[in-house]
Amino acid sequence: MNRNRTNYSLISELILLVALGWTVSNTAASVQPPKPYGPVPSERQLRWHEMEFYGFAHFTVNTFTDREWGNGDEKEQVFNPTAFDADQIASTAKMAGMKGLILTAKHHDGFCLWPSQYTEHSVKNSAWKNGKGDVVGELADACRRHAIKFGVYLSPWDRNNAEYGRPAYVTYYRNQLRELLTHYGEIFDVWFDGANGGSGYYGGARETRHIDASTYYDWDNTRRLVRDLMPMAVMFSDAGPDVRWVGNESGVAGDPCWATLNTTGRYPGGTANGLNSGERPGTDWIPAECDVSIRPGWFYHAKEDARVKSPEELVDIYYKSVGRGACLNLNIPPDRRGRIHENDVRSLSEFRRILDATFARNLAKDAKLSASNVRGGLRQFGPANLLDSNRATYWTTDDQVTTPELVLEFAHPITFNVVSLRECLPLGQRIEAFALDQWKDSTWVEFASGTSIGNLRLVRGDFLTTSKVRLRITQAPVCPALAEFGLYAEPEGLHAK
Ligand code: FUL
Ligand code: CA
Repeated sequence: MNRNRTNYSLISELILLVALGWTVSNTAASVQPPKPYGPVPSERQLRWHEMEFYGFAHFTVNTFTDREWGNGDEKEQVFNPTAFDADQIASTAKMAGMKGLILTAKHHDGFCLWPSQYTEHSVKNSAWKNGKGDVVGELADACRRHAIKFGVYLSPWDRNNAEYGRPAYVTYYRNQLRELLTHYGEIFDVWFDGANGGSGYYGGARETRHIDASTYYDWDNTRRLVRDLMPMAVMFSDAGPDVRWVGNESGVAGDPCWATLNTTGRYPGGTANGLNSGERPGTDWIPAECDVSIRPGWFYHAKEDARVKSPEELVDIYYKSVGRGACLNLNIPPDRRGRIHENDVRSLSEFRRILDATFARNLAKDAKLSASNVRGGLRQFGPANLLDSNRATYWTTDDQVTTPELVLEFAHPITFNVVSLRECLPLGQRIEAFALDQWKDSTWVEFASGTSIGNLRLVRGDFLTTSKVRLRITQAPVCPALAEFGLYAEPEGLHAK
């Protein structure tokens, strides 16, 4: 026993010595990783960035009254899905490639999809399951079963509540948040909507109530509550603090789309200025989420069954959202059965097929790489890191080299129409502009250029066939740190025209 232990400790000491020697020789020039530049993402934001694509499920009394905004006076009895199937909803999201699903636990009409103890206006007084049902609980469980994350939308504006506009409502709102964040397991996203149309039922008052959105909700304390109860949940709103609205509901991020924003004077329901493209330099890392519905409306309406976005439209949105460094939150509204309609399922599955076929193979992995500069000449910072499918490893240069080049050389010509770039986010958003060249008729010819990269930049264009590709970083305030590089070919007949 003892002897064995001694041997083990000798071996581990030897390993330690070798490791020490290796470290000393490699950092002889004391080459450190680059210092982070500007605001950087938190751990919870990094996890969110990795999701890239998730879904929204708009579902409430509106589904049954055929409205987009309920007035708050809807009878609880109208909520009555005939075949609610949380597994069908969650598995559809999973099949589409979504990494999570956010449910409208309460929309502006105030009807709660869970049996909240703080109101009678909920599923507990509905016809559905004789008032014994809990949509939030069933969907949260189904998401776990299908290995996707679950998030909640809780509308700050409540057209049913009698206290809306007075301090008591803010307490009510927080009580409901506490219920949602303590009864349903891990919540990845808390979605704060800035919308407020003024008029409503308000417990029978039927009037218009104006609030000052910059002060009424006392967001600082609500945010603190969320942090306490669910530290890894990101909070979405027009103003962050973790994720910002992209400024439109068509799923399109700006170009550029910086992950940084100036937060001074911002609040949910405040200005949309700057949200589409972000602000650089910005005070905080608050990346964009692009929200859009697969149908014209956010809620299900049978009259829109033929207006479901086509797979090609969804793919286009993907390139303009995820492909510009944002996350895509695609709404898939359950119908009156409580299922995702067949037309939506069909579109989603073809969308997924196209993306899977496109990104199945990174053609850049066949290339011989050469970089104009590698930090300290060390392999640790070399271009091979661009092809290891690992966001944490990156190619970077010496501090004074801010506009390096990378050449990819292929033994045989390759054909592609999508280029993918990813920065190393923990080091901040460093690259401000880049250009791409192909080797054509014995010379370099530029075929694309762009600005912000951040989590991901997808450049989608015409098909090119070439034996050499060059990436030039053309503007950066500090040395760039690029984590991944890819060249892909979309299935024939689908590329942007
Ligand atoms: C908006 C709301 O008014 C819409 O009904 C929908 O929920 C959308 C996602 O946000 O502000
Ligand atoms: Ca890498």
